[in-house]
Amino acid sequence: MRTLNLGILAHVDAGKTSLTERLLHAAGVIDEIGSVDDGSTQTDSLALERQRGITIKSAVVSFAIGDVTVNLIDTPGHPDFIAEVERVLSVLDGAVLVISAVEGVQAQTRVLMRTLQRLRIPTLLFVNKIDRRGAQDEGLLRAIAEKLSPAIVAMGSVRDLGTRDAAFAPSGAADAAFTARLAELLADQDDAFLAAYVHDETAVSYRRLRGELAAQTGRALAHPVFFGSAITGAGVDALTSGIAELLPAAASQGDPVSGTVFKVERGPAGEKIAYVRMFSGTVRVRDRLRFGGARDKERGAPDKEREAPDKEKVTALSVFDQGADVRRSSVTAGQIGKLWGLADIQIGDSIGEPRQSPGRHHFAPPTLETVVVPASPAELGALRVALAQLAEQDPLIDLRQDDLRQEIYVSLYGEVQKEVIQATLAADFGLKVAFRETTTICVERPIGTGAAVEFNGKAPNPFLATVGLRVEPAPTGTGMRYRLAVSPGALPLAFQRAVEDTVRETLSQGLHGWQVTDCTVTMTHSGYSPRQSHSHAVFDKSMSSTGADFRNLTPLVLMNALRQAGTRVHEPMHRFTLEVPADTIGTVLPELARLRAVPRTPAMRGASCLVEGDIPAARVHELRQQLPALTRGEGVLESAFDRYQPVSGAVPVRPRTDHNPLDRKEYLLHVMRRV
Ligand SMILES: Nc1nc2c(ncn2[C@@H]2O[C@H](COP(=O)(O)OP(=O)(O)OP(=O)(O)O)[C@@H](O)[C@H]2O)c(=O)[nH]1
Ligand SMILES: [Mg+2]
Repeated sequence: MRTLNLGILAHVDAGKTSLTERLLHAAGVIDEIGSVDDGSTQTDSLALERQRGITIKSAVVSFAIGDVTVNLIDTPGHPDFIAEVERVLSVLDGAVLVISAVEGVQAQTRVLMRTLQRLRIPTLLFVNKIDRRGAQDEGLLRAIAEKLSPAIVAMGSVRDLGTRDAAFAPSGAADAAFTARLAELLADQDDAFLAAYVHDETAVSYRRLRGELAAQTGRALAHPVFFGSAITGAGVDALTSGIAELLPAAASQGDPVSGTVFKVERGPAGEKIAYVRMFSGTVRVRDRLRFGGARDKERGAPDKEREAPDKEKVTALSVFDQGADVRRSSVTAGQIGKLWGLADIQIGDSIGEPRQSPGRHHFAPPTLETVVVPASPAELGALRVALAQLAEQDPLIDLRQDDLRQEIYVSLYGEVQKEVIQATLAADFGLKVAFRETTTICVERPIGTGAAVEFNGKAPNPFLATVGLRVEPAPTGTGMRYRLAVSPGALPLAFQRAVEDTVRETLSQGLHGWQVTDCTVTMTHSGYSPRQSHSHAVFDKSMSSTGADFRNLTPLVLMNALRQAGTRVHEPMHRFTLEVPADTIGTVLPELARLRAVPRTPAMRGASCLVEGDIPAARVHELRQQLPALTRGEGVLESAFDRYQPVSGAVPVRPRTDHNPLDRKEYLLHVMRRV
């Protein structure tokens, strides 16, 4: 049996969960098709998902198509839950990107497709809801070619579009227009194929065309497009065959043991269950596993916290097979398994041999944050524990503790996520919480170059260390890069690490309290007092440098350099598309101006008016709230994070959560109290 780990991705409400249900039914796994609207589907199994009719967490189900076991991962489409999708991407062999035939290509569809392409994940497109009034086919294909990828081919045609009887007829060898389009697409991407085709068109058999299509789809160069309806079942068989024929199964490899944890949940007794996709090797019950890494690395956590990976025993495991998971004694390369017994495991961890991760984030980071406040101050401790537990299993929850004010910040993608956190805390932990006002997360970028140095043994440096650092601006989107301009051997490795880790930590709060990014930090000077030699008998801390000297001095030097460089605060901007009734545009435009949006020239589309433009992320929620009143409830707003842009006007300052090394005296007092 081959295994295919398949993700279903789309914008919200496109029909992913309904399609999952259909695929399970077509494969004979379930007898009755559940409905999202009744809260009876296999993958929307959380109480909150059933109540709200939306997917919040990714869920795995499996079914067989011929000799292929498909592990299907149904993902949430709401942009507030994008971090769930992010975790899943790293474990996929292929994807089906669903597009609604009625709503068409949305901003979120573009974000997802771009990411699938960047990661070279083989992707089929499924145009859903062809049974609904207003469904499109030809026009939508053009929009897909224009907005998603030109390398597409419709795998058939639709009849009775927009009615309950809508059906999908797959094209075959006899359809000359189809084979011509197929040949044209394939020749575009592959010179060898082009040569063969140009040499003798008739010599290229239909079988070869299909084989080549599978090969190019497998390399994420071509994207076959299927049409259908998750509700009536139209086109689902063709999609099923397409999945088996066109998407590549997992490559199975022998040793070493290596896997990625993409989901963590708690069982009925509170026990932790880790979902792992195995890339190579085999894990057996009672194996002692090494795991850890991903999350700490992402956050730039200090080395000491990630150096020794945990080793714990797998007490039980199950593997996905024909629907749900079943108890087994081992899980092997290519498969998805659930592991019990790993108490310290976190979402995003690697198991066994750490995997090379293809970059940290595939999507824009959350741009909002808020302070979570317990209803009763006495519950602050319990809240901290609860949120930390949620964060272990939920990649959406990123916590920041404010040690000065005893406050807990969570970063957010949006208001819906906030409601979900609130409901989960109430249901699972019995904690009532409120949120402070939601604020935008800005970033700081250096304006110029700054440098500072403090020498070992030279006042006013109270630490046994020499550290010199230079800060320079780097190209947008490159994050922070750390370089050495001193000989690597000049400083013991442990001290070098201490400096680099501290640089990363310190940059989480720049001159105005925001994360400093897109910069290069170079170590220009280093020095230390060596450990006292044997003749002195004992190690004398007052004469020999320790890691703490470097950790304490680095923030002082770095903030000095940063102050010289200067930073500019940038706020997150969204790109938006707004469709409103033409006669309301006169009231909509002034409102956009008030919200600091910058619209481009509106375009007329029949009775409606289309406006595109940029808007600060901070104002999107307000616009969304105003929209129904401004447009008689007809306005449709789509927006997605686009970039960071310098703040105009008053610079927002984020309250510091650490002891401010900008204030030298206060900082030194704090350090002294700590030792
Ligand atoms: N008419 C019609 N309705 C559909 C079809 N597919 C889904 N729906 C309806 O669209 C709504 C959303 O369907 P879901 O399956 O929950 O969509 P989803 O993509 O899983 O949504 P999220 O997971 O919340 O992003 C539900 O009311 C479905 O009944 C379809 O093919 N035709
Ligand atoms: Mg869903």
